[in-house]
Amino acid sequence: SVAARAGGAGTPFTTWILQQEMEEKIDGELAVVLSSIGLACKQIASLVQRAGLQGMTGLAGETNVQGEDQKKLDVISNDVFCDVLRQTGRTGVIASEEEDVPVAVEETFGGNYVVVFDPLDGSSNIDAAVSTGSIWGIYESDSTCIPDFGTEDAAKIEEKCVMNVCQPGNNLLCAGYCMYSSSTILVLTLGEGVYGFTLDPTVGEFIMSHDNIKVPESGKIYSFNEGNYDMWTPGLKKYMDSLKTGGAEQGTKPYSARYIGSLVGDFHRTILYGGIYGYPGDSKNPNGKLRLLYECAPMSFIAEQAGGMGSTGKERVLDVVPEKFHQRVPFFTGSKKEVQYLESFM
Ligand code: AHM
Ligand code: MG
Repeated sequence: SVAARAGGAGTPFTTWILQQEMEEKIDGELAVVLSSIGLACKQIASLVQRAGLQGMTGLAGETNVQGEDQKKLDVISNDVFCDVLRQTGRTGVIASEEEDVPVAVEETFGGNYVVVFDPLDGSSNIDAAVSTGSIWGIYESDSTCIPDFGTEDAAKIEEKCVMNVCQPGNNLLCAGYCMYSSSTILVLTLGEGVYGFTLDPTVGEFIMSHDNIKVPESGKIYSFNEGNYDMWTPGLKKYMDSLKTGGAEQGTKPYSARYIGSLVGDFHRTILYGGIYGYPGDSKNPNGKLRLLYECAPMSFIAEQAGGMGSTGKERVLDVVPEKFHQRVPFFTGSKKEVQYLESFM
């Protein structure tokens, strides 16, 4: 079945990118950005696999702007992503979970894409060799926010970068993630379906393994950190209780709980098997934990392209216009019927 159909299962990622360019779904500049992200993911996959052998586990000794302890691999993965994106010469602004503010790239000579990313999400799992992942989203530069290094000072450039990055998910051109697990799998959308590529370590290339992923309409698996139950709203508690007696189909078998604590892993399982992933707001953190720009918006774009949903519980995540770079939102995603059922309790 390998190479059964041009562009289908068996197609190498690099060939697929060229096909997308030939079909004018992306331009040559974006093709370069995408292949550089593929390279970053391969480098991070290799680092994650050897982390326990090369002293890369544990803390880096720094705290990021959001007050989180950075792991050594968080910092290294961030450098990998930043380096490959700078080298393309096609990104105008790069913005990472691990950086305080979005950064303008001076050596850009075309394309000017805005790339937001979480280089290594779920990194609390690294030291136990459990799944982690990278998440990214790509936007076109807002022409009014392109920094001018010739005339503008650092403060002005920073202000423009923040404005350029704070675009609603509706503007995303591409969103993707790479999961570092028993296989390394890269999944992305360009706004026309969702495609998955598995890294073949024998040749070092991502090969299409998931042609046009569709999330099942419903699914009896829920993925929440239920340890926070006491801090949830009464509506959400009622919803959670109802899952244990069959959800929308009361009196049928209870849902199964699955929670890795790694968004990419939990999300990947949810779109393949169906069900719901949620990180709600609670009495301590009204907006939950996950970040809009480089976690919830890209995942919502992928979920919708796979026929599922991404919701704050009250509205479509892709409609939320960010006010701040590291803004958090409550997040529910997965099968359409499951997310709609959750929304009926909010
Ligand atoms: P991180 O960006 O600091 O790695 O945190 C994000 C992770 C997600 O991958 C995961 O869904 C969530 O945090 C788990 O949080 P918790 O440990 O509160 O359940
Ligand atoms: Mg993260």
